[in-house]
Amino acid sequence: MSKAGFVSLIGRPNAGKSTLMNSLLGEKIAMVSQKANATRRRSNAIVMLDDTQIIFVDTPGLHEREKVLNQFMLDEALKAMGDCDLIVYLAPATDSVEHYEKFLKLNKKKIKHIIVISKIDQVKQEKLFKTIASYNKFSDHFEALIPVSISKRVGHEDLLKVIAQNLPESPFLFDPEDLTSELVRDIYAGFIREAIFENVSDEVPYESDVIIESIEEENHVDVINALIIIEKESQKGIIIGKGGESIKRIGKSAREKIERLSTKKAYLNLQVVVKKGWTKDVNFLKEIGYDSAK
Ligand SMILES: Nc1nc2c(ncn2[C@@H]2O[C@H](COP(=O)(O)OP(=O)(O)OP(=O)(O)O)[C@@H](O)[C@H]2O)c(=O)[nH]1
Ligand SMILES: [Mg+2]
Repeated sequence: MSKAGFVSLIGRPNAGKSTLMNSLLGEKIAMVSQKANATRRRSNAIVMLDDTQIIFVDTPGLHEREKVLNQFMLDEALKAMGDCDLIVYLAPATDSVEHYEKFLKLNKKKIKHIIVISKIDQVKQEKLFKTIASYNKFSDHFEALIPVSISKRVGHEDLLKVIAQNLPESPFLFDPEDLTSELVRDIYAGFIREAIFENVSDEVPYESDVIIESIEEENHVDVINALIIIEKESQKGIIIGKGGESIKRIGKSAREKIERLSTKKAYLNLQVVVKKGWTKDVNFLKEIGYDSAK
């Protein structure tokens, strides 16, 4: 009998959830950033391990709600947490165990979970042992604790094995050949957002979003037309940069990520549009897919 199930990746912003999902899939489909609060909605990756199908669900980080957009992000994480077969809770090796205690309170349905101590390459061994020991008193709550470093590729096999052990018997839920059930346009929008996070500082990445208007597939090239939405007129100059330098860098970086995934040439047409106060505008947020009712 085969096994299959949904595994939600839960943790604070910047814990390494999206990086872990990409790394376990062996393909980059989720956006990653050094800046926190990068992921805004759930996305998934389908990983096959022998006769087990693991559907990872990446989520926005658990954080304080401020704007309407942040409320949506938190709701996304809480929904993914309540609606899965297993939770992988990511705790960076530098984090204190208090954050895990908060997670235990949020996990109202007491869905079983595995703790991943992430970014272990960032601490000395002594500190790592201390961190692991601090979780010991909660050992009745979790199924396993696995130290992982994505940059050093430590812990991947152990983690996949333990996840498979904890999934229910079930027929496969998706075609085993599929990498994800996400739409290509959503993945590409994420890559453009990632390029904005890389190239523009301060609040602009948080007050911008990307909509893919169309993807025209021609013989040797995909033509992608995308809108970058920003909150204020003054941000237009920042996104575009002197003589268009900044938007050129954003476009080049995003195009390279797109081409790596599609293995085809891409032509990216970026347009910048001001939509005042969009991060607080419930109706507009719904229009572009941030709909808590979904
Ligand atoms: N040194 C090191 N850095 C890592 C590791 N895993 C992730 N990172 C870095 O941590 C940063 C945050 O990674 P993300 O995957 O975007 O984190 P996230 O949990 O998805 O963050 P949000 O989407 O904001 O909630 C990025 O700069 C990653 O490159 C790791 O194992 N070691
Ligand atoms: Mg993320």
